[in-house]
Amino acid sequence: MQVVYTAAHLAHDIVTETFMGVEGPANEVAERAEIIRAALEADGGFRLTGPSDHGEAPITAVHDPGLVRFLEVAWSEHRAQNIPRPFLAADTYPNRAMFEGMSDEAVAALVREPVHVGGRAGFWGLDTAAPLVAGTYEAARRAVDVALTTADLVLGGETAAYGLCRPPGHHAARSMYGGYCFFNNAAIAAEAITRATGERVAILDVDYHHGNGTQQIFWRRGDVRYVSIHADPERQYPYFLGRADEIGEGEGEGENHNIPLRAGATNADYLAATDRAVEALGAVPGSVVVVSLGFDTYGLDPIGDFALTTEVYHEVGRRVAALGRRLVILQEGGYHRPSLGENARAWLRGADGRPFEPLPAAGFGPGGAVTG
Ligand code: SP5
Ligand code: ZN
Repeated sequence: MQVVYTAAHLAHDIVTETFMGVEGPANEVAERAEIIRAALEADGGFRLTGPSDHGEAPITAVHDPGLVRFLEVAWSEHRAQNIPRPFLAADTYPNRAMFEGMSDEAVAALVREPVHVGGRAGFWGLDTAAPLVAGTYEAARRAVDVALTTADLVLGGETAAYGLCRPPGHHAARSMYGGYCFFNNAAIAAEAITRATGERVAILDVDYHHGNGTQQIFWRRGDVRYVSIHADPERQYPYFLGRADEIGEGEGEGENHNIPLRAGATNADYLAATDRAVEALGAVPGSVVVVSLGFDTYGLDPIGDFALTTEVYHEVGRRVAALGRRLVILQEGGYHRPSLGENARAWLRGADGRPFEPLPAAGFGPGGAVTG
């Protein structure tokens, strides 16, 4: 299988994040992508290739140009406004209750993006735990190129290809970044595929978190089906979307499928959910499925609460590939560094129709540092 990767992600150099007002070590770090790359190289069954520049048009096909412009200047504004912080995080968000009683027209006319970067980050952002640093925009642009190059490989005849996107994308909505995500790599790829082929496209999201951004972007769309297995938002980020009764509206009614799972979900629970998801994907025509692939479903993930083991990823990859659709597989989350390489190998080998043998000497030292 071909793997699209670029070292450009290293510019999104995240060290700390805040969770509920307290700073701690970052989860979405550069080492994640390097560990997966090293494991796939060690496997021998994967071929690395770089992304090609696809420009801004495929991004503004799903995102507000205002979001793109904000992300482009956010760090230089942060510096220019002398905010003494290692990363940009919002000060204030436009909570919908701030405008209660105002008409939609009044809000549209009177509420706007401010000058202060702590307000601008609130205007465009979802949460306080998505650090933005000097190299974020460049890395996020290249992650989109990784996704689009992966789609090109599949449209060019590959049965499946994997894009090692970093930063991830599925929490980014049309006009919003958040959840470690800046541009929605999977949504941008899905939109490009439906435009190129005229076919319907389905997206399978197996990250631990609900892909609120992808759901939002395609909510009213009849040509893009979104199917997601994730932690119940009652107890987990993104809290306000991801419930089973969110089915889409208008042309998109019935095209959005959310499968929330309980804390402690096991391999058996996950495979049952996978079968439901695969059935929903197979129920609509189209030759391509975009997969938002996360490993934060792993039992030891620091921010997840499922109980999955490495073996189940091979079986999920196998069952998704058994659909007979071509797969554009794009990396989202997964934060337990020692297991990331093996879990990616297991999933992708399953999707590739190959057996999975653990590589015990995969070259990871204590704490998951790459030693080889
Ligand atoms: C792409 C992706 O996986 N984004 C995840 C965004 C999650 N944001 C919330 C992180 C909360 C971290 N909670 C730490 C709890 C420690 N007990
Ligand atoms: Zn996640």
